[in-house]
Amino acid sequence: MSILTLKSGHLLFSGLIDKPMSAQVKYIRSAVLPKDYPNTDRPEIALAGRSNAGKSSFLNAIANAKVAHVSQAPGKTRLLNFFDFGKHYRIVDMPGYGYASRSGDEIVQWTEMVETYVTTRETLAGMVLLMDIRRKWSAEEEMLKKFTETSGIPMAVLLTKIDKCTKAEVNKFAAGIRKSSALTNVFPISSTTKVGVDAVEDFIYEAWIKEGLQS
Ligand SMILES: Nc1nc2c(ncn2[C@@H]2O[C@H](COP(=O)(O)OP(=O)(O)OP(=O)(O)O)[C@@H](O)[C@H]2O)c(=O)[nH]1
Ligand SMILES: [Mg+2]
Repeated sequence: MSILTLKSGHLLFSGLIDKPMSAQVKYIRSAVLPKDYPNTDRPEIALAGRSNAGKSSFLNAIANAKVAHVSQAPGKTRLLNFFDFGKHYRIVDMPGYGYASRSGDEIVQWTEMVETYVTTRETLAGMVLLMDIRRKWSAEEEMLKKFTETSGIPMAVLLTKIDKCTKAEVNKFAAGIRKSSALTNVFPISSTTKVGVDAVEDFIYEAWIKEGLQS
């Protein structure tokens, strides 16, 4: 089986309804500085977003397991947490921003850690920015978008917790965020009900991972 047929081949030969992204998920390590990042043997996808946006919950939803810590109190994830998805790629659960009791020093450290990762990580294939669908696109989201643009990294936006809204609200909020973010890859999802999660997995794999595997 060539690497080109990895996804379909996986489905065909395993006989399982199993996406590559739902392959074995393994926590690798946490890091702040580049010297502590894992090696660069596979493409990485970064999960970013405000504290409490649902990053760790989304990671658990696509892993089909509780691999990432879901906050009881917001702001608990403070490091870059690296998880291998099968043998071919990796997901990085990043700490959230906007947690009210953070000090100025902590905000500077967060910004440095995220900017360094996004602008220097050669294997970063895409950033997934998560936000509660009921919130507005803010200065922090715009800053992350700028980091990715500067580095030529594609960005997709996940609008989380749609189980808390009516369909009409989902459409209205999503349209507003599409407009203010000026991004096209915007996906409403719920990690609780898993609505929309499959579509995101497919998008990430098709748009960002597959190409990297072929080269
Ligand atoms: N109803 C609902 N709740 C959700 C959903 N996703 C996450 N949550 C809840 O939102 C809270 C925060 O979720 P986390 O996944 O820990 O958020 P996070 O972005 O990782 O937060 P930090 O690690 O603090 O940056 C938890 O109480 C989750 O159970 C969702 O799709 N629907
Ligand atoms: Mg988290």
